[in-house]
Amino acid sequence: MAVGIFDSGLGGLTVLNAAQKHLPDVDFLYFADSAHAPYGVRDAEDIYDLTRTAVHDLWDRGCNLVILACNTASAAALRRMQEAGVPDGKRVLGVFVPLIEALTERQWGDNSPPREVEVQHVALFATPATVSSRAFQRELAFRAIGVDVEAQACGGVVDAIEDGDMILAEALVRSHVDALKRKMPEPQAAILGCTHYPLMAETFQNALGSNVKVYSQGDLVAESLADYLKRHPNMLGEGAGGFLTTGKPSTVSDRATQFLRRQITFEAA
Ligand code: DGN
Repeated sequence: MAVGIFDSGLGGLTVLNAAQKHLPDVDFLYFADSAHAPYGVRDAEDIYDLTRTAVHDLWDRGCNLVILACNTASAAALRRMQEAGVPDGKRVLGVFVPLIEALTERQWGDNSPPREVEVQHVALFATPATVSSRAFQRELAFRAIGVDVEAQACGGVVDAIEDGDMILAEALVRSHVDALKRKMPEPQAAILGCTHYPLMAETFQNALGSNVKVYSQGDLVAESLADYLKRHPNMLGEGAGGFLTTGKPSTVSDRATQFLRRQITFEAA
């Protein structure tokens, strides 16, 4: 009874971790497209093709529901895949909507017209591909009016985290926050719109100041998933959980074990 979780690489493990904490009885089949990561610097067409292939693979393996844990894939491929048509009994969901629902204080699946919300100045931190897609702003506009979003593409941060160079990652986060503040001196809220940034949440919070509410993905996505599965138990699917990668399993396993600080063993996809 596995739910599929897709990411370009290891960042989605932050979403998996939160999902396992909130749903201890559910199995998850995690798919890392490590051979093609990082997605953040690829063009939209490429990201769409790669994401579509991986999601179909997870559906074919018995997952009825696949979560695109990758913001870059959610930005470039989710709406397009949904609009192209999803096979009967299958579903693909992304990671932006739970964040936007939290930001706009909406219940899951509330599709009422956009309305004014309390927060007016929002900083978005994400990969270059997510920022240039404007997918976050598009999804937000379906739910809220009058919100000013300033986006900052955080080049280098994903690579520094994946290389384990947290000193460089912290320095980069601080410089991206400075750059954002030059464009929007007083954001009220900040969205960490990349799988890797929850690992830097404290650095973002310190650089932004304590009066800025920082929205991090893991728990919000997991809570929304738990709520969804309660109402759609048939989406639990078939088959066992585990870890698949398009990269070299031993290398990806070592990196994942380091990344999550627990033993993780990937198999070839
Ligand atoms: N998983 C990606 C994201 O959330 O945007 C970050 C890694 C990448 O492919 N750049």
